[in-house]
Amino acid sequence: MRFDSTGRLAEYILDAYREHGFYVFTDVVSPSEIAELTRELDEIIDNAPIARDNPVDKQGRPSEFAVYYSLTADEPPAIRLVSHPIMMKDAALRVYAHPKILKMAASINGPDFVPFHEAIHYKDSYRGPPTNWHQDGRTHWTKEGVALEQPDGSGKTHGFNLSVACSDCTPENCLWVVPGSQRQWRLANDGKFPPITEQIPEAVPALLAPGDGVAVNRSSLHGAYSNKSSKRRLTLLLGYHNRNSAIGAETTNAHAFIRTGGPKAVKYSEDYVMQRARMIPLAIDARRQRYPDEQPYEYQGTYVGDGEWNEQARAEITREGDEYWQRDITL
Ligand SMILES: O=C(O)CCC(=O)C(=O)O
Ligand SMILES: [Fe+2]
Repeated sequence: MRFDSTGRLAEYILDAYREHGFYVFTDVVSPSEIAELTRELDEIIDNAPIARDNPVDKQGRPSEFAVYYSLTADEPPAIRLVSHPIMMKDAALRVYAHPKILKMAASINGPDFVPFHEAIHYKDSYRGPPTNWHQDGRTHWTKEGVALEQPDGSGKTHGFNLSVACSDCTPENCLWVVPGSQRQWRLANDGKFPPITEQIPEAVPALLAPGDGVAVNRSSLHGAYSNKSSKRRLTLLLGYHNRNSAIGAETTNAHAFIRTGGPKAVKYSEDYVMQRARMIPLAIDARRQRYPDEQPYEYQGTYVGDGEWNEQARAEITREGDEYWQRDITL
């Protein structure tokens, strides 16, 4: 992840991201920080409920966030993903405010970028469920399915998801992206996404080592084949948007749920987005407390509430029925 002297992502990286719809970054998070993140995410994985209607984990302990896990229908179920991990583990909250990641987000989405959604994606060894081929963005296409996002990155966008690797991401277990696919929506004109049982010859694998990350334009066609290999895949997905692309957008929100679900009809107001944006300064402050010698990212965007991370802020963002993720921003 290289930056110019003003702190902006190197132009050749931005050009490549805009052309291909994704970019693989190496060595984003340090080995010691990724080790701590992996330990904490593994606590979440190990605490998964053994069944949808039985909220205890394999060791018989209560599954603290049982309802947040998306599970397969297998017996026993496999984990697909866990939603909203930044309120569960502080290591995840701190990575969310990593200065390199936020500088990258500002370079792609503009300095007043805002959050989208966060999740853990998990592909267990031998039995990891696939991620179906899909394009996430639904709002910013013409009727014919042409992207409103322009080749130079201007226009309304669907933002990007950064997957931070906590494990090796191999061809067998990783996310695959179809380069250049962000320009045209496959669902327009009654189209369909290909089934994930079908290999797309043009797709390329996002091969990552722990600490690397791949940023994927949410308009790109991407997916993951079922993982039959001996290597599990654990990635922390952090999504960010361009504020102007979010405000005023009308859609069915599928992310502002305990588990991704929905749909709930919404139109994002400026206030809704400003409330959700508070998670960025809160995460920056949480990170500053842990890494006082690091130069923190200075967020330029507006938000509602204070940006001090303490037990009161933790209580506010986890208040039942009004959790921070209730204002996730599906586009
Ligand atoms: O990691 C995966 O398998 C899915 C990630 C994804 O859908 C995304 O980055 O938008
Ligand atoms: Fe996706």
